[in-house]
Amino acid sequence: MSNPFGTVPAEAILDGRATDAYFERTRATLEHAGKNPRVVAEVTADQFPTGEFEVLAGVEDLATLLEGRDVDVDAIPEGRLFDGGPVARIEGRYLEFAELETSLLGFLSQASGFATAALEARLAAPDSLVLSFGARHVHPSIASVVERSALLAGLDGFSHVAAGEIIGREAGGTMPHALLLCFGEGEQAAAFRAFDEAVPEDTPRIALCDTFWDEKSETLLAAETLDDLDGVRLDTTGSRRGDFRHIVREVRWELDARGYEDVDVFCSGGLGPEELRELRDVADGFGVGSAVTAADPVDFALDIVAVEGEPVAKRGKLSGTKEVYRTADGGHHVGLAGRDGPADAETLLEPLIRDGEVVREFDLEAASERCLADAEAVGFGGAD
Ligand code: PCP
Repeated sequence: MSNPFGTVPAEAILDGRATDAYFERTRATLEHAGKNPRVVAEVTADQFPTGEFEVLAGVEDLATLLEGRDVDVDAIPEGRLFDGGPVARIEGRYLEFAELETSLLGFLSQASGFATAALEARLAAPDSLVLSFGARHVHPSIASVVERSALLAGLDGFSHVAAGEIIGREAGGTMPHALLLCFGEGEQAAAFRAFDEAVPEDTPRIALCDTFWDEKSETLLAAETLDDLDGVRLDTTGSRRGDFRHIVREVRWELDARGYEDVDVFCSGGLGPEELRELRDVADGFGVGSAVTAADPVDFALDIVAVEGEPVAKRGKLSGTKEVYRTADGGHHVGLAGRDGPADAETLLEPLIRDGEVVREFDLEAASERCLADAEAVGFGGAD
């Protein structure tokens, strides 16, 4: 039972078997021809800035993948935003990393897609509690990638227990409809009471209030049942939703009218940045799932841009080793390395691996701070 779900094991990723077959054929051909040139290869989504920034994530996995190979690697720090030009650069003999391209791009593409979508959700409701609830939409083996990307982009927490063990942060959440259904209609108070008695003291008392009756009735029942009720969650199903903002305001009104001003109202169920903007002034927090997990992967490619010190590139790509810059006004610029960059600019690529050794430390909290600061610097998401 070493791999009952048929997922690709870590060893296959590290040793390069988690690759597209054409890289194996490339190795065979180059070895047959006695060729293994020194190259510079860059990971790039767009060649030139497009005006659309994205968040870089997956850099620690990139380091783990390339550690021990005879290469030097530079990369933009995790959490920073980019818009065109390389996010990472590998220098070394091509066959040191040829087969790793498939996994390398997968690590960066998917995590960066999740993180960019999570940042959109974060900035749509900057003052609200926003939790990642989407692990159920992805293969369980990558739930930790979703949750880590969500935290990187500044979400306040996540629901997946095993991901929490990997990340080193405790998972959170409320209660599912299944709990209420097991108690049955008319027994919601019994379910809320049993939950209150069963879960640890420090678990927030947040009652799910949309299972059998309307949101107002179940909310008031929860407030009357639990002295220490922290909040209610409304996950009103789409077919019944009508005007969700009105429902939330009505629930808030009825709570306040009875002196339950301290009871928060949380919302979930198919919510994305647009809904968060619509609800953020009337709800206290949100659970977002598919808004993060359905993100398109960032379309990174790895391209050779120099061979034996000479600039070269396929059609459509820019030859030569590049540098990317962030100017004081939040601009992103791409230029040739070794040439003068824009005035008042910092370079974004930093050493990640030297002679096969990882030379950078990873800290999720620091990366998250970097992400939010950079989002502000570049005006990610625009004014709203
Ligand atoms: C919540 C919601 C979604 C999950 C969480 C978030 O589930 O209904 O399914 O993902 P989304 O943003 O993609 O919708 P619960 O209310 O806990 O679901 P259940 O009915 O299974 O209890």
